[in-house]
Amino acid sequence: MGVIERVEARTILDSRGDRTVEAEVYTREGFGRASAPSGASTGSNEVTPFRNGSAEESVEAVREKVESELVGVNAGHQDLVDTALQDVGGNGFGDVGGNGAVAVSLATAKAAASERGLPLFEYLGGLYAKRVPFPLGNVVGGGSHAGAGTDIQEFLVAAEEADSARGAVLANAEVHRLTGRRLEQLGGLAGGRGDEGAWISTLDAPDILEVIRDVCDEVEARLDVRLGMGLDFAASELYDGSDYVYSDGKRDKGAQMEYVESLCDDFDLIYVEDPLEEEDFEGFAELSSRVDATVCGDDLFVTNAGRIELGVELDAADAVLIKPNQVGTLTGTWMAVETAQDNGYGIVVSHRSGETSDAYLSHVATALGSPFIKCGIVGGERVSKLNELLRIEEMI
Ligand code: 2PG
Ligand code: MG
Repeated sequence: MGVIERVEARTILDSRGDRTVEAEVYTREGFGRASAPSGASTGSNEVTPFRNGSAEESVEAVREKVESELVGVNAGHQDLVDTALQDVGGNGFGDVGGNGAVAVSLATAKAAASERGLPLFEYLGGLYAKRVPFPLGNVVGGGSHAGAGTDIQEFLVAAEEADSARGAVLANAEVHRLTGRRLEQLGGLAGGRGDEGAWISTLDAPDILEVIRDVCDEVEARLDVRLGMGLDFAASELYDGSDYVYSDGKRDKGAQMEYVESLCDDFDLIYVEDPLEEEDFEGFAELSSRVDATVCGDDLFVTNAGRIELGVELDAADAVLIKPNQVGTLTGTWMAVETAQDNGYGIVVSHRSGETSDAYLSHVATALGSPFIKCGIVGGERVSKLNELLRIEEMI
């Protein structure tokens, strides 16, 4: 029972209209289909997303090299499946592509869950997967996710307290709607939205944070929630090798730290992601000791247990962003989470800027006990995850 009989793969489109990999795993009585997202601001230590940069070649690799290794393996043995994917994928997954691998890895878990008649979150998390994460969503965005707007990639909001995930999801949607309206009234809307559905604004960062803070106050007064704000600097994208390059000039490391600290203090930020470039573990450590906000590493850790261990040794951060396609398999994701949690680090499971409507992320985040899930606020490929949270909450 549960033995993999067939693996299929194809290219499909992601939310940017780029090609990515979708995989299907068939067992006698189970079936799983999953697709891989893609990043725009990728960490240089992530696994290679596609073989030779091509989604088609990754699909070929799944058909020609992966399927033969997986047929006959029990889909419930996720570790064996992921080890086989790792062996075929080779160093950095270059021979399959991390996106090909992660699609097969997740499709396998879904097939095993369906064999057992369980929802994915329960199959992965067991009886104790009881809390649905609250969404951390980007209200305003720029950087590599938008052709214009702020140098900072993401202005985020999340319910710190809400009576339910449903309440938290609805509050974020309201913040997004009202922020758009307010920015328009102020003449601060650049028009259109970025890759993740966040508004693109012509205002500078403190003015945007002020708008969002006012909106949060209004939403808190109306809905039964307590909201907090955060930022993802995606600082490696700003870094030119010695300085952080903003539209209004350069900041050296010291000035960047002061800037981050001042925004954290002035706006009581609860969360700050990648405030410094991806190799600056020492800078992260210093900043973490200077701000109250949760300092989270994305490009710093790339969901890699080894880099998280290094971060723990240096006391570099408070939390780890978890993106399965940064590491290529569910088992690799699991190892990263275990390393983080064993060392008292928080986790935030996250989408990518190029997404599909696949909603496995909501199940994975629930199974892992992630308090927050970063998955946007609007747009079909973001809302698919949010709506899935609502369904999971009903099941729990
Ligand atoms: C990030 C992500 C998701 P990307 O930096 O956190 O918001 O962006 O997928 O482009 O790496
Ligand atoms: Mg990030």
